[in-house]
Amino acid sequence: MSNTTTIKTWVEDHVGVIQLNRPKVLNALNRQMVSEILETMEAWDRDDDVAAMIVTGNSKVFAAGADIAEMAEDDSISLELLNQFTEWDRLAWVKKPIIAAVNGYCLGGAFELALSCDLMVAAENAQFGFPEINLGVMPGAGGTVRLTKLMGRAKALEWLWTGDYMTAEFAKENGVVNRTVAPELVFEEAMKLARKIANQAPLSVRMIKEAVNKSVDHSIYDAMQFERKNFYMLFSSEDQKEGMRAFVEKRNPQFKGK
Ligand code: CO8
Repeated sequence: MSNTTTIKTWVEDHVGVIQLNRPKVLNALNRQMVSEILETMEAWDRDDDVAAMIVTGNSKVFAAGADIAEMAEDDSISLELLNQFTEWDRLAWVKKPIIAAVNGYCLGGAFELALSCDLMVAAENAQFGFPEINLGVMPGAGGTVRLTKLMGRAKALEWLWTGDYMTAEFAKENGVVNRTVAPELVFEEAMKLARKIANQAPLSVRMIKEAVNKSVDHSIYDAMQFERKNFYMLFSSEDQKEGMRAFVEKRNPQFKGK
């Protein structure tokens, strides 16, 4: 277990867990927290002992958005010079799977963080939303883009314009959330999913993430060319030989990530 001022981190069963830890301000994401999340994810991305990651909050709140107090006095030029969103861009380069485990409020920048993860497990009573409009601003870390891609223009506009909170059930029906469970089971369910993925052939997990992400932003034709190259690439791995031999020999494969 490692503690910084903003997050707690630990590794169990080859799953790296990041717990957002500013409970007094409902885990509001300040810039230090975003930096520490990124530094941890990038370190784990290079660590053979970690095969998947979870980002979670506490039993009451995932996080209530970016730290409003920190940015209240910002202006356009200070934000431009700060260039904080390069860190969010780096998140897209993390190659291992990341699961958001969400209890309670998941708002604003925190919803953007969860949407930047690969999978989401949420409590049945979790609440998602973009209340930025109530502050006279708007999402800045991908919220308008990711929500629109997931649920379409009209629905996304409604949530972004009203600032209302959507239920976990609605989020699941609209492809935002993978699974909803009772609040006390969220972390356990996320761990179950993470452990399952962590036990799969690591290079396949990695190449599948790349190919699926490619399909979001490219034409079917371009994404399929990319998929094909990754498919071919896996045939250079020891795990492909092991996986197929194990099938023929009717035994469980022993994958090494090579
Ligand atoms: N930032 C800073 N402090 C916060 C935040 C926040 N986002 N949310 C809550 N807090 C603080 C409160 O000020 C309060 O502090 P104190 O005890 O010192 O008064 C404490 O946390 C507890 O909060 P409440 O008393 O308000 O708790 P309630 O249970 O009554 O209400 C709510 C919970 C409804 C979640 C309420 O706290 C709320 O509306 N929070 C703000 C939600 C919001 O507007 N989020 C969007 C922020 S803007 C944003 O995310 C822009 C993203 C841009 C890109 C991302 C960059 C990182």
